[in-house]
This record gives sequence, C-alpha cells and structure tokens, in this order.
Amino acid sequence: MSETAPEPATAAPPLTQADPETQFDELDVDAPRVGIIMGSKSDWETMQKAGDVLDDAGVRYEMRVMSAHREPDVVADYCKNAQMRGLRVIIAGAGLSAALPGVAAAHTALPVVGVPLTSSSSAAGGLDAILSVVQMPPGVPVAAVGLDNPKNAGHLAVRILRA
Ligand code: RP5
Repeated sequence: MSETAPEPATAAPPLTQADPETQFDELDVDAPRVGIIMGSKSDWETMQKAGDVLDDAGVRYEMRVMSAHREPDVVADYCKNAQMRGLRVIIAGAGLSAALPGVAAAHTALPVVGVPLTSSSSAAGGLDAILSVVQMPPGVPVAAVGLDNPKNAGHLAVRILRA
C-alpha cells in the first residue's frame, strides 16, 4: 500500500471581507455615487458648485443638509449607511467650527472631501473652518480643498471614482 498523502479536501473559500469593488454591484444602477452634505441651508448655493462639476462629469450625486453639531445622530446614520447605499465618496462642506467633514470621516470608511466655507460670523475670515477641516487626527483622514472651493471637491471626487 503506497503511503501517498491523501488528496486534500476541496478548500473552502477563505473567509475574507467582501471586495468593496464588487460588494454592492447589485445596487440600483441609478443610485447616487457621491453624497454632498453641508452644515446649513445657507451653504447650499455654494455647495451646488460641487454638484455642477459632477453633473458635467456624468456622476450621480445627492445633496443633504445636516449639521454635525445640531443633528449629530443624523450625520452618524447617514455616514454609517453611505457605503451600503452605493455612495463611493462623501463631500462635506461647513463653515465656522466646521466639524462636519471630520465627523463624517469618523463614521465611514469612504473617502471624505472637506470643503471649508466662509461665513459672515467667522472669527477669522474662514481660517477657523480651514483649520477644523485640515487638522484631523491620524487615522481619520479628510482630503481638504481650498476655502469656498467646492468645485475642486467635485473634481477630486471624479478622480477618486475614476482611479
Ligand atoms: C456652519 O455654520 C454651517 O456650515 C454654515 O457654514 C455656518 C453658518 O450656519 P447658519 O448660521 O447659516 O445656519 O455650521
């Protein structure tokens, strides 16, 4: 009797996390790919410029107002569910203490692009918002664009989607 090693059993597929590229393939093809959120209705007109860039690039998006300070639970729920809903990038604009981009990044693994915005009641001409968006702790990244430059947030989102 030969002493050959027994044939290995058919290996079960390794238990790994689903590939994020294919995980949501069966989502509605019309689902938005970019979520544009902002801290106040007063930010809407400015943040629409990010949407205009996405429109030009043929990228579906949605826009929502939600304040990190006034509606923290709404922001958390939106960001926790964003990837499952098919979103691939979140653009977050806010002024003053501008916590929204950072809070969004704390609740999702999606790339977050932060847009610091000026406000009539800014203590430092928008520098307060810039610092809030830029000075994130290691491990919770926010890709910040320039002050009042949502267009670049739109362009960056397009590049992320096409990378
Ligand atoms: C921030 O404070 C908003 O993102 C907005 O840029 C700024 C002023 O908000 P409103 O007082 O107009 O609601 O939270």
